[in-house]
Amino acid sequence: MKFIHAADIHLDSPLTGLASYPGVPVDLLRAATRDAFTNLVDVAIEEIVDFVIIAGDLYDGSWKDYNTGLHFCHEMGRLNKVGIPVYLLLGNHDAESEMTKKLVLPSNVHQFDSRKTTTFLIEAHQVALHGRSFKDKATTDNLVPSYPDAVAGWLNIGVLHTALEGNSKHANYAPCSIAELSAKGYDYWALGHVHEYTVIQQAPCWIVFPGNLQGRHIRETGAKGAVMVSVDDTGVLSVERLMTDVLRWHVVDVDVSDAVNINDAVRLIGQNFERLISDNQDNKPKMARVNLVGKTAVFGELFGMAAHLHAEVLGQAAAIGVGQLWVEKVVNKTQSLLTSAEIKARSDAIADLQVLLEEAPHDALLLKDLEKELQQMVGKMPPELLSEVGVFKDIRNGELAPLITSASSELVDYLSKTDQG
Ligand SMILES: [Mn+2]
Repeated sequence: MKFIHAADIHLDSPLTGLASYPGVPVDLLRAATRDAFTNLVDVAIEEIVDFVIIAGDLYDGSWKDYNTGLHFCHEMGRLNKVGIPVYLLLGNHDAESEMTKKLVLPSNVHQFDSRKTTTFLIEAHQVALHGRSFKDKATTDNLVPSYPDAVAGWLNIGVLHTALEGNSKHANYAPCSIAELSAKGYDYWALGHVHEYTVIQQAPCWIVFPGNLQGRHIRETGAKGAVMVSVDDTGVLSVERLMTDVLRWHVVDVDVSDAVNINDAVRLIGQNFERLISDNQDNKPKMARVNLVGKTAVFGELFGMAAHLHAEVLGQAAAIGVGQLWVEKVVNKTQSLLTSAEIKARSDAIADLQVLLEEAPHDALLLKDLEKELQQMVGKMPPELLSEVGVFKDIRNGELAPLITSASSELVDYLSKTDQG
């Protein structure tokens, strides 16, 4: 016997963060969570699994319209035709109180109650599935005490949406401890909520987060999917990952310490893109965040060149990725080779400027003058620009001191190079 355990499908959740530019595969991004779900159903049918478990957050929230629910019904209909039942639990994103629109569930879909823990029995395989859906989004009670004892001699599966003992990346819903789960005497805990694939514990009591079905932004990197669990008379034999995602997110740290000009930095970015592709021969379209790091001579040259650098990175991605690699964002985290002590030792105009800039954030009078001037400039800007660019927001909110600090080292480095060159 084998079954699929999936969670956190977030059907029709938008994929976010990819900057819009010509060639970005908008249709692929828009359909990604649906296509990943279709891939899951394809595998279930190909492998003729005995049942499918969805451990919460099938939906991202209340539907915008009925199309999300229709897509689910269509996919469930495909499973129904070949006699595969589905056991559905509601998580925080699709808690009973969150869903304002509803459709009658297809006949092969069995939903866990939210008022009490229910047990579904599959006689043919002697399987007992115990679960309790979220009634409200903010379910902060421990639900485990309401789960029944194991059915003796049967394969017992607990289905639960939980953050376990806390997870910094995920809201602390339905907390419980690993020891409590183990104490129930179940064979397998099909968990949901944490978006990273994690096997918390193996036999005799498996505890598994399959991760989400499709990465939706740069904080959900790498391969995503569900798991297939094989079982015989002795219990759970294996838990295998099924990759259902249609595109992947990657963070690429490019060390530009050795670059002496922008062209060098661009070449290094290209080499890192080549490595990304050769290390990930998965044939999945890739979305990359590029972090430039390192103490480098090119630090000053990059000052004020963000738009040009961004275009160069897109150029490298287009040439090396050939329709399979796109750039989410370019973040310049480089640092100057010059220390502020070295600049001070110069005792020239640049050194004076540095002293001035160092004192500026603490000079109330100067800050006031600067604020007045910049506010006038910002006041003439179109509102959409104001809400999108952080710097302008800081100016409008009168938060100038941190702005000066962040711009100072780049400016001094830039000027000291110009001065020498
Ligand atoms: Mn969740």
